[in-house]
Amino acid sequence: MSNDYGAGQIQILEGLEAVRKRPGMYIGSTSIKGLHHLVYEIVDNAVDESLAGYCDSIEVQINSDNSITVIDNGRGIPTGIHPKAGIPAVEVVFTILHAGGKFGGGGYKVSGGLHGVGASVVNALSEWLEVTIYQDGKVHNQRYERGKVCYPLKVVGECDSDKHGTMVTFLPDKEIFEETVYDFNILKNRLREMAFLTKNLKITLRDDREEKKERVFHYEGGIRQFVEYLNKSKEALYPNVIYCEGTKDNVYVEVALQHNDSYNETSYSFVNNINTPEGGTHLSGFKNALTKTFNEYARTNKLLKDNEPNLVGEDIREGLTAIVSVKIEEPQFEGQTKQKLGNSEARGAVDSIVSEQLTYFLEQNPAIAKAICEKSILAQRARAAARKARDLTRRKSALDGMALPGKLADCSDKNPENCEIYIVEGDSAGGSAKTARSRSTQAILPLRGKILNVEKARLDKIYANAEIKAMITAFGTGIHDDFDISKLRYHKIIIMTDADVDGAHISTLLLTFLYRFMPELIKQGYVYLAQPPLYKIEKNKKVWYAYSAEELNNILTEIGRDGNNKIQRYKGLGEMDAEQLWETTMDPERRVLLKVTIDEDSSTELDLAFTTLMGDKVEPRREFIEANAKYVQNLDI
Ligand code: TTJ
Repeated sequence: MSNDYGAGQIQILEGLEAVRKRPGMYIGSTSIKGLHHLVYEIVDNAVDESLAGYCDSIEVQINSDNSITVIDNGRGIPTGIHPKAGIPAVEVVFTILHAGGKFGGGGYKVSGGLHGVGASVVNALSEWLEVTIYQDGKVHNQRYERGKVCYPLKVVGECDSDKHGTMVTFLPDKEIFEETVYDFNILKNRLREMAFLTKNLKITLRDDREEKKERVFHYEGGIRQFVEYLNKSKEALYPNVIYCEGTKDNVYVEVALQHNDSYNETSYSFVNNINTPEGGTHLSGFKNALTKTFNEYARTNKLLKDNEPNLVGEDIREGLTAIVSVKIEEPQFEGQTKQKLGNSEARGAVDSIVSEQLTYFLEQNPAIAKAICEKSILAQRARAAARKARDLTRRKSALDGMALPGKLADCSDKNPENCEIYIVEGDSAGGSAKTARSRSTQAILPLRGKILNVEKARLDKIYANAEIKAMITAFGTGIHDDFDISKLRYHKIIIMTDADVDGAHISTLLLTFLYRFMPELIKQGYVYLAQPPLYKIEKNKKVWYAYSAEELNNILTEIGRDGNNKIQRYKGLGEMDAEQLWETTMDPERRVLLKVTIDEDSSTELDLAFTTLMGDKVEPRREFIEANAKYVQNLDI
């Protein structure tokens, strides 16, 4: 502890104590998410140095004790005395709340996002943190414990005079975090995204725990390569990624786009490298430019006839993969979750840069322009057909009264909050479920055969599919543009499939449909997966159920492994009678349900997971399944 323990320092300690008292206020949560957030807070500082043009390499290391080391080759945090605080600037960075971007001024700061709270918060929430700075031939170092300074900044050695940079190591505090083990994949995905968004920055991630691993992310093409990456499991419509770049009104704009032969749009927007899942002015500027430019091109080149209506944005964005990335000095975030960009100058900047450069690109590349226009015109026709199909369904249901699907065994309670619907694979399991259910609150919808893969179908085909139509009418919400969550008839939508590979496949198809066409249902927590047991164990007329191999082991250990156990392995729901199905999977008092959630932090990866699993290309799918084997293993014991 330093000697001059003045009023200033007491203030500092009070500030960091507040962070320790209410960590959620500063990093969102103390779950695994908050734990990883600490790394991003530190890395963001190094990325800022890279955006300022002084750093081209960042190394992130998970050490064997689950501490994290971040090293950059920037200028090094200033070590001189901070004029106002009277202590070294680096100490200010780590001990004063919100001292983040106060140095140097100007420049784009990554740390402007939702929880861009800075290094002092990480320090406050770490058992210990050490910073080492290489600057002007000297090595400076300081250590903190739970935010408190252990000793004044000191010179601990010498280094080459041209070596420079910052190294920070911290151990998240076990008193604060529910979970303190880092997940390589979570860090990998975010760091990969960071590298895509900061072209020429090399980011290395190393894992020094049991299974040593290293990944290097370095993209000279930046977001162009991001688009290639997102399109890797799809067939691109044309080989080039279209790229626009420029600065206007102090907004630096980068847009990369490429169409593929699918029917879904995959657009992501970023502000200062922070994902904006709700979009905002930059995204609307992009959409406006795209719609305007393509309509102009299609009219001028007679691809759209005079009597044909304009393409709408959605037509042009069918099968589009795009990244819109802007850098702004003072981003304003709006909306309930503060994830939507509000700066109006961003709209104009993106609109004019994209309009101008895209128009030029289309003139230079008429074959590509034609391919996109033709696809858009097909999308336009499909949209008209889909509308007809939908209106027809609507008119029919108006004639037939409520016209719920014939296969649906509805529940009698009409209050959606009390009601649940089981989507059940196969008629026989559907039959058992109908017998087993609690009629007042549980509805059963059996689905037959394969579910349509919505990754490979246009809207009109989706509307025409019987199983999908049954789900839409049963839920009551409509889909896509018509979607209205207030009409939802059940507050639990429970997918119940066999606990084998086929069952997992059907679950994935159903989740893909919900994710693409009714994402709000998932976001608001209405979607669940039922967990039928894998084993039934009988001994001396007593019965146990095990939901995993591990649980089976535990039960066997408890009741003794002798010849008197009869173990039954359930292959499908159909092997259970109604009573067993009720006891194990449907009784609200005893069942296990998994709630399906979307992690906004890694939404780019989630989209990729769906397109890779459901897409046409075999090789990316095989790689994905191998890479994620440990997560899907238990679906297929
Ligand atoms: C600020 O302006 C003057 C020169 O140094 C600039 C600066 O602070 N650079 C900087 C900070 N580079 N790297 C960091 C940094 C790196 C890590 C890993 C962690 C933190 C908190 C800061």
